[in-house]
Amino acid sequence: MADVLIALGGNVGDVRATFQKAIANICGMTQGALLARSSDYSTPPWGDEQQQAAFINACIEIETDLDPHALLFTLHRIERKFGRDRTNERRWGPRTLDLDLIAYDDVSIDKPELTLPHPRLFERVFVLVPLAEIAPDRVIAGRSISAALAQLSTREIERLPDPS
Ligand code: A4P
Ligand code: MG
Repeated sequence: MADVLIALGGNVGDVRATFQKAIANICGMTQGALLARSSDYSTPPWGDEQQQAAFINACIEIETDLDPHALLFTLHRIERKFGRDRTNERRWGPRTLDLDLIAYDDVSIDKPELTLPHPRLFERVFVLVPLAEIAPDRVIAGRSISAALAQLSTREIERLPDPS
C-alpha cells in the first residue's frame, strides 16, 4: 500500500459539495482508504492575471494499491466527471475541480505527464496550508511541510467552518 497526498482545488460551482463527492469517488475508484482530510480553505486566486473567483482548496491522504500513473489517470477521470473540461480552459484559470498528486510514498518521477513529488508544491501556499493541517511533519524532497509553510505568507487564506 502506498501513502499518497492529493490536493483538491476549484472555483466554479458548489466546490465544497464537489469535494465531498470527489473524495468519495477517489476512495471508491482507487480502492483506497481515506487516512486524513483537511478542512476546506478559501484562498485568493494565484497565477492568473485575469480576474477570477476565490478558490476553495483542501488536501487528503489516502492509502492505495494503484501505481502512480494509474492513480493520476483515475484522478483525471474524476475531474472530468465533475465538469472539468481541459480543452476549454486556460492554465491556472477557473475550473470546477483540480486534483493534483502531491506525493506518492517517497517515489520520484520526472516526466511531463507525471512529476513526483509535485514540482510546484513549495510555491503553493494554497496547497501547503491544508497539507500542514494533516501532515505537518511529512518530509517531501528533503523539506518538512511545516517548515516550508513557515517561509510563506498565509494572509487572505481562510479556514472554512466544517459543514454541519
Ligand atoms: N502533471 C504532472 N505531474 C503532475 C502531478 N504530480 N499531479 C501533469 C497532477 N498532474 C501532474 O495539469 C497539467 C498537467 O500536469 C496534466 O496533464 C498532468 O498530466 P493541470 O492540473 O491540468 O494544470 P493546471 O492545474 O492548470 O496547472 P498546474 O501547474 O498543476 O498548477 P496548479 O497549481 O494546479 O494551478 N489559486 C488558488 N488559490 N487555488 C488553486 O487551487 N489552482 C490553480 C491551478 C491556479 N491558481 C490557484 C489554484
Ligand atoms: Mg493542477
